[in-house]
Amino acid sequence: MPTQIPDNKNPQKPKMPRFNLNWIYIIVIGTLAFMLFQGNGLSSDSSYNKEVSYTVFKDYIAKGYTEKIKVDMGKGEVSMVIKPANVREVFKQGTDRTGKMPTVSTRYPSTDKIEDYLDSQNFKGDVTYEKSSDVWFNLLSSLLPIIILVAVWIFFMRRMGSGGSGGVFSVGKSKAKLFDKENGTQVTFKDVAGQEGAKQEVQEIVDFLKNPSKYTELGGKIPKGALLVGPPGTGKTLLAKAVAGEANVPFFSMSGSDFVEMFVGVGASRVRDLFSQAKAKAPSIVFIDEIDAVGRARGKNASFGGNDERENTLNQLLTEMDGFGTNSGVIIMAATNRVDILDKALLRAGRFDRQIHVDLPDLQERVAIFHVHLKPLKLEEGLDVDFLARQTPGFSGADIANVCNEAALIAARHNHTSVVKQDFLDAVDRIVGGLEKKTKVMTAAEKHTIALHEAGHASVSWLLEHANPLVKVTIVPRGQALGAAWYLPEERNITTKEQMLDEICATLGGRAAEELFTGHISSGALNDLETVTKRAYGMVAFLGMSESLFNLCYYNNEEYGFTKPYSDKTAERMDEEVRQLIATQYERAKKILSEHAGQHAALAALLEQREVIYTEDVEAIFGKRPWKSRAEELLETENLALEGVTPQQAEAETDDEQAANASSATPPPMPKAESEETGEEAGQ
Ligand code: NHX
Ligand code: ZN
Repeated sequence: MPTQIPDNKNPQKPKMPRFNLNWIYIIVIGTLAFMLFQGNGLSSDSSYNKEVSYTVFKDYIAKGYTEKIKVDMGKGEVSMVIKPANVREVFKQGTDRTGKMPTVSTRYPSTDKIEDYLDSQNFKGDVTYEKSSDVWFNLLSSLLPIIILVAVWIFFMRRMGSGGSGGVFSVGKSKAKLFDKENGTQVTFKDVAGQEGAKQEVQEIVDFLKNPSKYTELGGKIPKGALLVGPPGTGKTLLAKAVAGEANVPFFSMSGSDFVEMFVGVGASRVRDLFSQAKAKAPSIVFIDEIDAVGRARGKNASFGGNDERENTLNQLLTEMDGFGTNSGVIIMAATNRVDILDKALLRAGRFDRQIHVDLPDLQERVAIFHVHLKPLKLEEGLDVDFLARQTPGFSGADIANVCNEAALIAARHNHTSVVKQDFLDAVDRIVGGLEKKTKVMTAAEKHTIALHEAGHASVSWLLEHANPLVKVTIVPRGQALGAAWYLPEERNITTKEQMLDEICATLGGRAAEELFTGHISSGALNDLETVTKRAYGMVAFLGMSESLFNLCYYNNEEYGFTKPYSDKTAERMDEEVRQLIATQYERAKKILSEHAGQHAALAALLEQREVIYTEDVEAIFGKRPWKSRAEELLETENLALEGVTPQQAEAETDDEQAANASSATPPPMPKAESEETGEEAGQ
C-alpha cells in the first residue's frame, strides 16, 4: 500500500441547531405573563382577607371585633384578625376556609396616626408594628426571577452568536473580520509558498484593484468575483488575504457558515451588512470562506422547507453581487473545495465567473512550504528538506504545518536538543496512520504471519520494475491495520498498464506469502483484495486494458441515469476478465516469492525482530534496484531543461490532464484510517 493521503473530505463544520426566534419569544413572554398573574407575588399568606375603607376599619375596632392588629408602616397598611365570634358579621358567612386566618385590612392616610385612634378606643389587644420593605423592594423581588431569566436568555443568545461582538443585539450584523494595514495583518505573495500558478492568476485581480482605470478606460468591465477552488488546507484563505495585501486594500473575511444562523432572516441581513461595510471601504476585497455552506445548489431537499433560510441568504448574495456596479471597487473572492455542488447561478457571468484552482502542492512546492514552516523550529544540522518533501506526497500546506509542529512536539517528548529527521518521520506516520497501538495482544504465530505478509509486499515490490518505491515496512499496529508496507506513490500524470499490473502484483504479495510460507490464507488481506479488485475493475471496465474488452470504456457516468451502458453478457465478461487478471498477478507474485524464498525469509525474520525496517534494510538483502525512480528521472529531465534541450514538453503536460483523470478512476490503493472503530471492535 502506498503512503496514505490524509482524509481531507470532511471540511464541514458541525452546524448549530436552528430554531425559530418566535419560539423563544413565546417561551419568554409566556413565563413573564405566568409570573405576573401568579398573584403578583405581593401579599401571599395563608389568610383570607377583606379590604375595607378606613372608616369601616375603625368601626370594626370600635365594635371590638378584633384582639390583634398589625400595623405595617412600610406599606401604609393596617390589618386586623377578626375574632371567631365576629367572622359571620364581617364576612357574611362562616369560617369554612379551614385553617385560614380571617383578616380585614385597610390603607390608612399617612397623616393619620392609627396609634392615637387605638388609644382613644382604649384598645386592649395586641398591636404589632412592622416596617415591611417598601413597594419598590417588593416589586423588585418579584421581578428578580424574570430578570434572571432574561439574563440567562441573553447569555445563551450571545454564546450561540459564537462570541461575536454584539451577541443577540446584533444578529443581523455581519461578523466579518477586517484585515487592513491598520491592524497590521497584511499578507503578501511572499508569505504564500508554492502555488505559483494560482498566484499568477490572482495577480490580475491585484492589478484590477490597484489601477482600475487601466482596464475601464478601454471599456472593459472589472470582474466582480473569483472562486478559489481546491482541497482544504491548500492556502485559499492565505492567497485571498495576500491579494488584499498586495493591492493594499481592506480585506473582509467571513465564513459561509457564519451566515447561516438559527434566526430566520439573519443570513440575508448579514450579507447586506457585509457588502455595505465593504462598499464603504472600497476598493476592498470580500472573502467568503466555505461558500458551499450557503451556495449549495437550491431546490434539493426543498420539500422539507429546511433550506429556506439558506436559500434566502444565497439569493441575497446573488442580489448584492448583481446590485453593485462593476466599478464599485469591491471584489468578492470565495473559497470552496466542491465547485460541483455549488448553485449554477453563482457561477454565471458577472458573479463568480473566474475559477482559480489551488491544487495540492507538488514536490518542489512542498519543499518551499517546508522551508516556511521549518523556520521557527530548532533543527538538526543538515536536515534534508528535499527528503521530507519526498516523504509527504499528497500533503497540503496545512498538513505540512501540522507535520512540522508534531515533529517539534515529538522531539521535545524525546528530550532531543533539536528536531531530527526521525522526529519528522514519526510525525508523518502519526498524521497519516493514526496512533500506534503498541499494546495489542498477539500470539507469536499471528505476529509471524503478519511479518510474512508484509515481507511479501516488500519483496515483490522490490523485484518489480514499475512498483512504487518502498519506504518502510512495519508490523506495529496502527489505526485499523496490523501492519503495513509503505510506498511513495509516484505523482504520475499517466499510468501505464504495466505499472498498474505491477502494483496489483505487489499488493497481492502479502497473501501470496501467507499461502506459500504458512500454508494458510487469512482475513488480513481484506484491504489488499479490496484495492486490487477496484483497480482491476477500473482497468477492465474503464480503461479498456483487457483483451476481450479492449479499448472499450464503460464509464459509469451519472448522466446515463440508471441504465447500465452494457449488456449482461458484457458484465459477465468484465467479471471474468477481472478474475483472470487478478489470478494471473497472484500467480506471478507467488512465482516471484518462491524464486526468492530465502531473501523473503530473511526479510520477514528481520521484520519480526525489529518491527520496523527501512529501504536500506531491504536493499541490504535484495541488492540495489536496477531501475530509476520517477524522482530521479525528473531530476534528469530538469537538468536537461536547464541546458535548454526540452522542446515540446510544456504543451504535452496540459493535454495529459484527461488521461490523468481517467486513470484516477482506479485510485491508488491506500489504507483507510476512517473506519478506526470497526477495526478496534474486530480486534478485540
Ligand atoms: C481485523 N485487521 O480487523 C484486523 C485488526 C493482518 C496481514 N481483524 O494488508 O491489517 O486484519 O499489508 C472484519 C474481518 C480489516 C473486519 C476482517 C477489517 C480484516 C493490512 C484487514 C495486515 N498490510 N488487515 C495489510 C491488516 C486486519 C481487515 C476486517 C477484517 C495484516 C493487514 C486488516
Ligand atoms: Zn497487505
